[in-house]
Amino acid sequence: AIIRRQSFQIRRLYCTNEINRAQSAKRNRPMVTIFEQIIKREIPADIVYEDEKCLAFKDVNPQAPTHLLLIPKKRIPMISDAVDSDQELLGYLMLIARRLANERLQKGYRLVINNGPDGCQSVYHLHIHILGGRQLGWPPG
Ligand code: TR5
Repeated sequence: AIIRRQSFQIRRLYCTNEINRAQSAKRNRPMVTIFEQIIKREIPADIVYEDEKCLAFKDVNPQAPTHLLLIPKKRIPMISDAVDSDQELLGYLMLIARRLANERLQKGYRLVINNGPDGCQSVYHLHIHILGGRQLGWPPG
């Protein structure tokens, strides 16, 4: 019970940090995001997939045994900024996310897009989280 309580407290602390990060990210939005620097190979990442339209890499702070981020190479800061002409790209990203997830996570997975401060978005380059490898809970925090 003590370990359970402690792990819940750690989780809550971690969540609070994530929320703080998301709330301050919007105010301090950099011109070039960390994900664009990963696309340009200016900073390292554990890249698992790349083609002409998108890139996938391991999340540096994984929330599940498998936690990948799939990003378009085109700069779309957040899903609420997407426009009608992004339809093909967005559909393409979903199919690549499905492929990466199906290859790794036969027992199920979750695809997530956080949007804006209240959605807990901390990096303003559109990304799809691919999460799995454990029983996920619902509702999310
Ligand atoms: O909160 P949102 O939805 O914006 O997700 C951003 C995700 O990017 C978080 O899950 C972070 O853990 C992840 N992240 C942040 C950085 C980073 C990363 N994943 C891989 N590599 C990273 N580098 C090199 N630098 C980061 N700041």
